[in-house]
Amino acid sequence: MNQKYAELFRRKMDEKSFARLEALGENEEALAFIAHAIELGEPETVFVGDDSEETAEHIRQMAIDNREETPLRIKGHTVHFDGYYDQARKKEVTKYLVPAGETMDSKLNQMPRDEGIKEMEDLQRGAYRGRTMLVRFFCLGPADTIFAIPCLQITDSCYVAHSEDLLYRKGYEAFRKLPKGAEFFKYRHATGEVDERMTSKNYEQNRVYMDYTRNTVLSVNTQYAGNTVGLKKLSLRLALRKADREGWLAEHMFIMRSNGPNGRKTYFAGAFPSACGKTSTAMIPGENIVGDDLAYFRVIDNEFRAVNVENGIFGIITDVNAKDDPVIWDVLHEPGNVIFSNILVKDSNPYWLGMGEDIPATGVNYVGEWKEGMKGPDGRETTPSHKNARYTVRMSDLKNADPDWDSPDGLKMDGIIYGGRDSDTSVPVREAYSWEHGICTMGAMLESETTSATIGQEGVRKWNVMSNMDFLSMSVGHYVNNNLEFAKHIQRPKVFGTNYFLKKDGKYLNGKLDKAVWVRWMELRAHGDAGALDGAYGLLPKYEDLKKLFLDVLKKDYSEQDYIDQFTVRIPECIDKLDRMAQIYATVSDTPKAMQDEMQAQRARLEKLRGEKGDYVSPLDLPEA
Ligand code: SPV
Ligand code: MN
Repeated sequence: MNQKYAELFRRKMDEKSFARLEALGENEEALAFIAHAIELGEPETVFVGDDSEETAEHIRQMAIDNREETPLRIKGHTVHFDGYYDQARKKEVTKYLVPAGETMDSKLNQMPRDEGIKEMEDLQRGAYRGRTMLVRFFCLGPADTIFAIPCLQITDSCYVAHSEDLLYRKGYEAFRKLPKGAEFFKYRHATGEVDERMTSKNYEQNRVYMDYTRNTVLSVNTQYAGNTVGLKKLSLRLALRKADREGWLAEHMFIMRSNGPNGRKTYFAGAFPSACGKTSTAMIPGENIVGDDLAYFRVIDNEFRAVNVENGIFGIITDVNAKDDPVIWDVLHEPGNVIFSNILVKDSNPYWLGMGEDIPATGVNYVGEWKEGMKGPDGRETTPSHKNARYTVRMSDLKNADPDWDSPDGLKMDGIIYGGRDSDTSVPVREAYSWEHGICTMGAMLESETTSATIGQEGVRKWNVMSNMDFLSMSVGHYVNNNLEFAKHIQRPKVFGTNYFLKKDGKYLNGKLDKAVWVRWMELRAHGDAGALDGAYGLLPKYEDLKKLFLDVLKKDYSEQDYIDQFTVRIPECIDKLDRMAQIYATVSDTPKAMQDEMQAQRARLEKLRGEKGDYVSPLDLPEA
């Protein structure tokens, strides 16, 4: 290590931490990044972690000692609060830093790199004073595999580092072995000034800047994990670009295993915008979870393979209850390493919306000392727990984790699911005619209808390409094209579209657990074990197959009337959707030709069916595929 770094590091850290940096060898990029963070942030001390349980436990204890987390009644459980205004990712302040001479798609939030770096350095200067700066090494995907991306996280938040210990694979040993010049991602986060509750105070000065030409993300004045945990959404934006350079895909998807007939294991990856049933699909009772949020796809030995990028779950806790989510419920009620965030605490017990139990009328929550009926600092109604309150747990604590979830070669994917949300357009499940049809009309046309729970107007459809819209670091057209081109020369998984939220007379047409049947139908279709009908915008299930599945999977009778209500092809609404998409894609400068072709062909098929059978076509009147 060069003398300059050695002197600086020795002044700030103990022997153990110093030895860990020394053992990295001549990784100039890493050492320079760490040295700069020290010079800029001026921490009191620096702690460098390794992959040991001792490091993880030390960090967890520090989070408690500095009051970023508070222990709860059950052993190993803690609660963390984010500030009142810091409860979700903030898109307006999340920007790409574009160097002079480079251009980025005009739809992406961006600013000149020089300006962004200067602003960030001004905000982070001295931000670590009186605090410990943490240096941690993790890995995206399984370490020592083709999927792996080593990561270096610098933060002054023990909550952030503790979360990463649960959510990501260890990466220190892998980092030590990195060949000279090997690529890695790096993050520098500063909590900024805190209030008496230890939450970031200067929320108007929250910034998340992606210095994407240096594989670096910088963030300040925030604690919410989506803005601070470098390996989650910050890394996804960098990974999309790396994948683009290298010819693979980084997706905002869960991975699950469906258990078919005779012990057959069938793997699906699924992209669902929030409130479209993502986690509940990944956690269907009787199936197995591989991951709930991020997936990398690669072709290996001519197979379409995927890994869970993460090692744990940062899941929405709202509506998690004993009946619908028995596995998560158990993890949240047994001793173990669990972080709750932004729930209600009363007598050291956690409570949240939709838990299916009485919730106390007073306690401590995201507002502070809370009581029912209280208004927030902005005058808005408050709730006992925040709607986006979460739990953070390890994959290995889930009883339904697929034993192969961590496989170094990834898992071969049999199907890709795009899950939207609308009350009046798409059938609960349908299969694409081809990869291209699926990518263009299901993935690239994915929409989610706002609910009364989300801010703003109810029933507004929000377009969200592959559920990856918030994380695109290239133009929409380029990203869609990468999906179209990926794995072109091998057998690609079947593509499916789901919609769990169809309504009739204001009431949902499906029960919460019906998705278990849709998944088993996709499982059969993935292997050619069920027939289908041609619904003009995809292949639809046949009544007799669903009737049998409802009985097998849910022990429920499935009536023909339910089938007709759910699987009627609603042509005017399907055409409206094509119209909305035509308008949207007219503003995308590099829409792939396949997209136009697929939309046109879909319109022609729907118009033809309408000419033959009218606006609303019962599935019983559809031809066999
Ligand atoms: C999401 O919003 O998609 C999440 C949580 O998974 S966050 O960490 O905020 O991205
Ligand atoms: Mn997500």
